[in-house]
Amino acid sequence: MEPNTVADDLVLRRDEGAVALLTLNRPKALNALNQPLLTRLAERLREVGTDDAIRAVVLTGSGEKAFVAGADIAEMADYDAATAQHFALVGQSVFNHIASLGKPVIAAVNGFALGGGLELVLACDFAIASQKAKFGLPEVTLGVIPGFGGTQRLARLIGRHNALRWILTGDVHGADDALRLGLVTQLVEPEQLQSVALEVAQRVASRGPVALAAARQVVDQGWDLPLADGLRKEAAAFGRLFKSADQKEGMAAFLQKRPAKFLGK
Ligand code: DAK
Repeated sequence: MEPNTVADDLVLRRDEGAVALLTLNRPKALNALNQPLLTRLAERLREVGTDDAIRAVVLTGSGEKAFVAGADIAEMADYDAATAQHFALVGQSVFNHIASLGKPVIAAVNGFALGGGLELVLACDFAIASQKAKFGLPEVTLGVIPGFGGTQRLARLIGRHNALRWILTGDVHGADDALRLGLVTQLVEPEQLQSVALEVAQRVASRGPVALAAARQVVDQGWDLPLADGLRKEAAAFGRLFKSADQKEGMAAFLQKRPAKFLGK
């Protein structure tokens, strides 16, 4: 697939080897999520999801200021109940798509990740952030609550009290707080963010694709389950991997002291 450099494309795609870099591209509105942007993101996710050459995805925002400053407030302001519900369904399907993509999605948080932007980070596998990134769920300042999973995923990730403090105050937090609470796994200098995220993604992309898909699926499935049930899912997935060519190749390569050449099968 040719790299997309069309400036007015709402989600740019650039491939670097087996990694697709998707850039949300509405910088004048701080990459706020409106319906066209969400629809384009869904298309891009479908594209990279079905492209066998792509084994990992990095998601970032255009411009220096924002990853995503939330759902588009101007678009939402006059919604009636039916339109709001439709918007929620479009948004939820995008977020679910990330979970079911079968390929790791890493957020490279380059600036504000507020509201729906933070929820997008929560939907990714993990996040690397610029030291200048800012995080928060300011929905209550607008008279609403997080609607793309924030009330559920943030509490599971950083704990009930931390999540409620964030949600009930609507405060904006610095990158250090996000790192301390485990919302992001690494902070880097702003100008190094993209290269570090791509480098980590390349490393992920070099691993067995069937195993990557299984690992993220089992982690997600187990999140809500009693440990014993989660462990059963892990054992079942572990067993299934022994039917894959990737398992044969990975172990043969180790024993033959050579790098593995995974086929994703
Ligand atoms: N929506 C629309 N436009 C936005 C925006 C947003 N969320 N955030 C920023 N912009 C626009 C600004 O209006 C401004 O546009 P112009 O005036 O230049 O035309 C431009 O981006 C630059 O922003 P500022 O001039 O405000 O820049 P500052 O540096 O002064 O401030 C800021 C940056 C990020 C602190 C500020 O822009 C800000 O507070 N933005 C709003 C942040 C926010 O409240 N985000 C949460 C949105 S609520 C749902 C599912 C999900 C959701 C809701 C419902 N359902 C299930 C139905 C999610 C809700 C949210 O995300």
